[in-house]
Amino acid sequence: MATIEGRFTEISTLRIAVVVARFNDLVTSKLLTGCLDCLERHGIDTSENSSQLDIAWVPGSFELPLVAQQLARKGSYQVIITLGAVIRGDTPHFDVVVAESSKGIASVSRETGIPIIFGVLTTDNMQQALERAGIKNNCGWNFALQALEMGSLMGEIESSKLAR
Ligand code: INI
Repeated sequence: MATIEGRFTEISTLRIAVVVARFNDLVTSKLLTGCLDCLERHGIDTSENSSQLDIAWVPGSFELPLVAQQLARKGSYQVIITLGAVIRGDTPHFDVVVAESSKGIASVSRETGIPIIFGVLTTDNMQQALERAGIKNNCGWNFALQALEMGSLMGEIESSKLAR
């Protein structure tokens, strides 16, 4: 019997892409800061000339799935993190943006076999979003941790001897 789980071993060699939405960048830039802080503390090179980390900016959360898909298809990254903030108070099409973003990211992840972390905050107002982007907890940190766990887990699956 094999127990398969992300053990956070050999994560320092992962190649990671982060896709960030500019919409509500007061929030998303803080998510990115938390995300990079976590990656750096776990041994990922987050410097300007890093060969294991790339960051792509998109206009809004609606665009996250397409760019994540293009990056996933390159076959260069073991894990992709998407970061966005959709705030209900700002728009009557909150539900459309959230649905397309979440369904799109899930479907791209399954289609490409690359773990894509859904790092999109969905909140009723800006205060709640900011609380999750550093005022209380910085969810960007958690999204990075989930990415490292999934990168590690996928590596485990590839290398483990599973029951046939
Ligand atoms: N995009 C977001 O990431 N968050 C939002 O709250 C938001 N609102 O409020 O509309 C938003 N809209 C833009 C959308 O993601 C697309 O960029 C736009 O519709 C162009 O396709």
